[in-house]
Amino acid sequence: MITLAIIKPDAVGAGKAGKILAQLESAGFKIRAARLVKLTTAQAEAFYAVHRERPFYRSLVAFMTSGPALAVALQRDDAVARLRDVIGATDPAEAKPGTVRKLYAESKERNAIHASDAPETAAREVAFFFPERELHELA
Ligand code: FUP
Repeated sequence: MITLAIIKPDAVGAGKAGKILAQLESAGFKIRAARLVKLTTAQAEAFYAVHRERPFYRSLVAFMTSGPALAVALQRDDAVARLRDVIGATDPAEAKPGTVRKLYAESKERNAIHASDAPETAAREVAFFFPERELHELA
């Protein structure tokens, strides 16, 4: 199964992308595709459209377009649920010790990493960044 992670602009800017990717690989995820992206406002709005009525939407879009982010398509068994376990709760104050967000997030908004929250979302979000031909087969 495949899922999408985005190492967000706060973590890329702080030079933590490599450490976070290493943690994901150690947790059994294989990289099928990766790209450093500077999202446009329209792209960030579309990606987070589900949140458009929420009070934090404009701020979230501004943050997600503030610098480069690393989009990564990741494969392992039960990838969606296992990646959610590894990243931890949305708010780092509530995230378990050792999770990516507990280790690297600054706040509930600037929270280091995104991970798809359900298999249907994962398929849509992987396709948002990577056409099928860019999903490399594993050796
Ligand atoms: P998650 O699935 O853990 O990324 O969390 P959500 O889908 O609920 O929220 C998506 C993003 O919106 C979060 F990663 C950060 C941002 N957010 C806020 O800035 N404030 C909030 O109160 C909730 C979410």
